[in-house]
Amino acid sequence: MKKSVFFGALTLAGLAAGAAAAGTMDDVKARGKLNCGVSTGLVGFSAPDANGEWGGFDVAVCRAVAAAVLSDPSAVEFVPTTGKTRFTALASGEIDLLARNTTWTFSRDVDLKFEFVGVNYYDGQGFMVPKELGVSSAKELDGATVCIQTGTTTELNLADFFRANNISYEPVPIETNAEAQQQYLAGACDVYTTDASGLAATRATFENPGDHVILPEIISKEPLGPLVRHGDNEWGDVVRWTLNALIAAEEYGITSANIEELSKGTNNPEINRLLGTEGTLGEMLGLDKEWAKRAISAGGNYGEIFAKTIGENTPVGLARGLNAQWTNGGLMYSPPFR
Ligand SMILES: N[C@@H](CCC(=O)N[C@@H](CS)C(=O)NCC(=O)O)C(=O)O
Repeated sequence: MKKSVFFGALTLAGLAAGAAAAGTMDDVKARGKLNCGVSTGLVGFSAPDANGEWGGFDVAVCRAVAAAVLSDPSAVEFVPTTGKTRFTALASGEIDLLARNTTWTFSRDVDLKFEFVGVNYYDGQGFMVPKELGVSSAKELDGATVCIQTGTTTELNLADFFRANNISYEPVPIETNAEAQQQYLAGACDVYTTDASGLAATRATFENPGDHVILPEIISKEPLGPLVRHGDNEWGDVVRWTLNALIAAEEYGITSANIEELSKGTNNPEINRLLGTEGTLGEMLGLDKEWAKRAISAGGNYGEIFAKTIGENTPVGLARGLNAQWTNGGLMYSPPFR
């Protein structure tokens, strides 16, 4: 008797926790909009254009998820977040998903209780200085003033790097990339340090980008990726496999140009499962057959998104490097669609 009361209480507690955490997909469907956390603005990654339309490499993840779940890549409410506010926005339920230059770390997973669904950009932390300083290595920065965004891994890595090299620095704390840019250009700090992709994006907006150098040292690993709350695995699966669909599409040669043709059926079973002409993968996710087709059609495959937003032919000018497909010497590797 005692035992059954005890188990009854446990079950109830379990259900309550489950109910509080689950249901993001239902919420998104009922709302008809995905609340997607992005940065306050980082050229190429997430920024509104002159018409207020958000675009960029991280924004593309939001749009692909909205296309998969809501059949409309524009059904997104973009919520700008800073390094400091992003985690509260996700934990509180203000956003369904965070796609914002955010590094997957142990403590953000285990302690803050977020689930990184994958990596959309393998990065590392770098340093930018005005050319006129004549500095060629980060180890020459003893005594420098450094602009640094609060609430970031950048802040922590910086302290580790200077301590390990027995040199000192004076932090100039800033909240947003726009503020960093302004302070750095005004000479309020000698150095700007952040993810190397962020440095390239920031430098691309300068009037004279050539007056600034990015130093050779990359002092950390910054695997950047989208994240959701712990405890809602169904929603985590939807976001994870949407990201994987974009990556796999590039591997299998599915592009914006040929997706209509390929989705009539091919002799490659994996393409067929991905695009919904074979199997029931969509149903397993609680979606329809064409979820991945819509996600890929929203902005193209991973490689197309990369090329359009931050690639070598854009002002940001990033090479694929570690972000090439595994078949091309990089780390982009989607698990099988089976
Ligand atoms: N990846 C690091 C740094 C993220 C970060 O905040 N980066 C800056 C500079 S690249 C940024 O995205 N700023 C955009 C903004 O201020 O809205 C982290 O997750 O802590």
